[in-house]
Order: sequence, then structure tokens, then C-alpha cells
Amino acid sequence: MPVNLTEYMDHYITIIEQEIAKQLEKLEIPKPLKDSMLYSMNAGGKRLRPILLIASYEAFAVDYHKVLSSGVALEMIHTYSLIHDDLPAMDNDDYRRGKLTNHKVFDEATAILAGDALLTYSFEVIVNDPLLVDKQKIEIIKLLSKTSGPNGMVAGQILDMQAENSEVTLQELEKIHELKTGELIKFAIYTGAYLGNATKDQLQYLEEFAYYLGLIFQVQDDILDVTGDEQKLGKRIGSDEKSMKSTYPRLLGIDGAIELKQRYVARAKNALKKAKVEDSYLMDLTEHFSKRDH
Ligand code: GRG
Repeated sequence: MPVNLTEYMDHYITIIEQEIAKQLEKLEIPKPLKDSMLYSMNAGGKRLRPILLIASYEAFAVDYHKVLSSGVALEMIHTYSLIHDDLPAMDNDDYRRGKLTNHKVFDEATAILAGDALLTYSFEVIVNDPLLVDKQKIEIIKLLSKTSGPNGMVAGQILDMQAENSEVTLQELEKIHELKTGELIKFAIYTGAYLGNATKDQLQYLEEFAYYLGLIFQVQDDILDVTGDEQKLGKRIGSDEKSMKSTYPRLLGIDGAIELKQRYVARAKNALKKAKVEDSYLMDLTEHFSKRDH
């Protein structure tokens, strides 16, 4: 069994990627669509969301097999959102993770369909999981559609587009991040704890934890856009740099952004203590989210 966080993450990245391959390889669909789905699913994502989901489950239970389908489904939705976000009609990016974006390798129509296919196939993956009972499948699909759809990530994306080239307040910025990034993190934490049979109180504290973890992720993302090695190497120039979009460093200065992040780290850890899971890998992952360098 893995001991430190790096070993833990590497161990589960391998397992998650094997399951992604298993779920995609069995699709009997036209080759360009399958190639396009596989291209983005295997383009070097960090797999943070499925790892969070497994860590949340393992704070309460053993045998990760029960959460694999939810983790893979979540990574599919995350990947669809990135494919669509990179399209000319949205951010119009040529590169992601140092590689050509999906629509640059394939064509725009295929990229749109690959995103659509990953979104919808994610629900099928959960429905087909023999380790879940119907009640669990309904609960997971209910939360996945809520957090990724018009009450979650998609709402965050449109608010983000509306905020393009305009000054927003810190409160408005945090609402955008809560929806655009935070909701999928909430799905990861909540689903793991739910399938691990956490109590109602614990679920509530973990929701608080997920909220702060989402914001930590985003503050660090904004900080990396200013200070990160990838930025220096020219690999990380995204829409935020090209536009005058508000970011934490722009609103608070770099020191203010770092200070705010530390406050959120303390609140996230406190929520884990209240949920009585401070000895889990969620604690280490909080530090990892706060200090990640890419
Ligand atoms: C198109 C409906 C729709 C939504 C797009 C997630 C998103 C919404 C857009 C992505 C743009 C972006 C840079 C968001 C900020 C944070 C974020 C989600 C970064 C990417 O997540 P990582 O770092 O990605 O976990 P990897 O590459 O590791 O998978």
C-alpha cells in the first residue's frame, strides 16, 4: 500500500487510467470520434478529481472499486469541459497541457462531438457499474448532473464569459470559481463520502471542506499564472493572460492572494477536523492543492 502522498497519487493514477482505458476501448463507434475522445482523455491530465473522490471514500471505507466508475465519469466531464472551453467560440486556445488542443488535432465538429460524447457517456458508465445499487446510481447521477450542468459548472462558465474584460468584485470572482471549478470538486468529495457511508453531519462538514478546497485550487491556479515555471516557459498562457479578466492577484496583489489562500487552507483543514477525518489523505491533498506547481 502507498505510504506518502506522491505514492498514493501515483498508485491511483495508474488504476484510474486503466479504468478510463477499459471504459473507452470497449466503445464500438466511428474511429475519429473514439480517437478524439481518447486523445483528450490521455493528454496528460493530473487526475486530481478522481484522486480526491477516492481519498474522500477512503476516509470512511476500504476497497476503492466502488468509486472507480464515479471517478472516471467525473474525469470524463472535466475533460469535456476543457475540450469545449478551448474551442474557437470560447477561449480559442491552440494548446492545453503543452499539447495541441482537441479541435486543432481533429476538427471543430469532431471536438464538439467528443465533448458531448464524454459528457453523456459519463452517465452510462455509472448506470452500468455492477457494484452500485440503483439508489446509489440515482443519487450519484443527480449530483453529477447538478454540479456539472446549469446549476453548476455551466453556470460558472457563462458568468466567467460575462466577466471577460470587466472588473468584478472579489465576491463575484469567488461565485464564478465556486460554480466553474468548485462544483466538480464538491461532487468528488461528496460522492466519495456518501458511498463510504459518512453521516449527515460529516457530509455537511465535507461540503464546507470542498468549498474551500475549490477556492484554494483556484487561488493557486491564478498565482501560478503569474509566477509558475510553465508561465515562464510560455506553456501556460491562457485566456486570463490574454484578457483583462479579474484574478486573485489582480484584485489582491500576489501577497494578498497568498495570504487569502492560507486562510482558506486553515478553514479547509478545520472542516476536516470537524468531520473527524483529519487523519485521511484529504489533509495531505489540501496541502498539495495549495502548493502545486502546475
Ligand atoms: C465549457 C461547460 C464548459 C465549462 C468549462 C473547467 C472549465 C469550464 C474551463 C477550464 C478553464 C480553466 C483554466 C479553469 C480554471 C481551473 C481549471 C478547471 C483548470 C484545469 O484543471 P486541472 O488543472 O486540469 O485539474 P488537468 O489538465 O490536470 O486535467
